[in-house]
Amino acid sequence: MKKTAIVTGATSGIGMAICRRFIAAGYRVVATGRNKVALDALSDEFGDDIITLEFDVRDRSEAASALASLPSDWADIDILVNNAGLALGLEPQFEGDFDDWDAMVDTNIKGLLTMTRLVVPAMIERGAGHVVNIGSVAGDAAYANGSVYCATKSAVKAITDGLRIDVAHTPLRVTLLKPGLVETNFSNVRFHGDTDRASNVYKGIEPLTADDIADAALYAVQAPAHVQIAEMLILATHQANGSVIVRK
Ligand code: NDP
Ligand code: 8X3
Repeated sequence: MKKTAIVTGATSGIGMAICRRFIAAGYRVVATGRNKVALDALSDEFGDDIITLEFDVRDRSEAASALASLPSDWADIDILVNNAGLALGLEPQFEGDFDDWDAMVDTNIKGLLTMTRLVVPAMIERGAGHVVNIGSVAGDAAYANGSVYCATKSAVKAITDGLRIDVAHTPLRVTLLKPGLVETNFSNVRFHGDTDRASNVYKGIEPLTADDIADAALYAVQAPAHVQIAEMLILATHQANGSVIVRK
């Protein structure tokens, strides 16, 4: 029987790449997201190897009902990939937008916690499971104009470390992936659809691709059962940390 992974934010970027990589590697995937068109396209592409669930990770009751709707032979989740997340805005904290802050905190922190709380108890009961959280280099230290996004990713680091402690007496493994610059829809979302501003983020440097991060996720989940990849910081070669990026 194939192992089952659930991936949040599967409708774009890193989440979609993880779905593809995992399916190619012999897993089956529960792909979750808000974009029905993208979810349906994944369903058409992967047939029996995928089930899609449409919900917003900020809505706890929607998330719980969606998970409860899984067919019984898909209910045992082996891997939870908490990927859904976003940055909104890039401005000094004293000019930040309250709605942007709420969306980042509610998605990146509370959405991730909701999914963990809903999925992990059954893993503990079954004595098997792996949680992969997508943090960021942004969680290592604040960078200019990104304080709230950076804070949410610092929270993801603390939450991931805390979960690892809380399940250390079980066979469960907990991994934090911390990518640097990855070219996805991330910057379009951050700049509210300003594509020129978004493309400048990746100018003069070869950024990571979503596939690079999917490779790291696959490596972590395929490690032998006694090996826990606790954390990986994955940067483009000319990026040194959240603030130092050397462009041509
Ligand atoms: P994308 O914008 O391409 O993908 C983000 C995904 O998250 C989309 O599928 C989006 O769905 C989903 N999502 C956002 N909000 C919600 C929500 N409330 N409920 C359900 N799904 C939601 O960006 P990335 O692939 O780059 O981002 C994926 C993760 O990687 C994020 O956590 C991000 O913070 C992190 N990351 C990204 C980096 C980068 O440079 N790109 C670097 C480090 C970390 P929808 O289309 O419906 O909004
Ligand atoms: C995304 C990477 O550096 O744009 O988390 O914040 S960065």
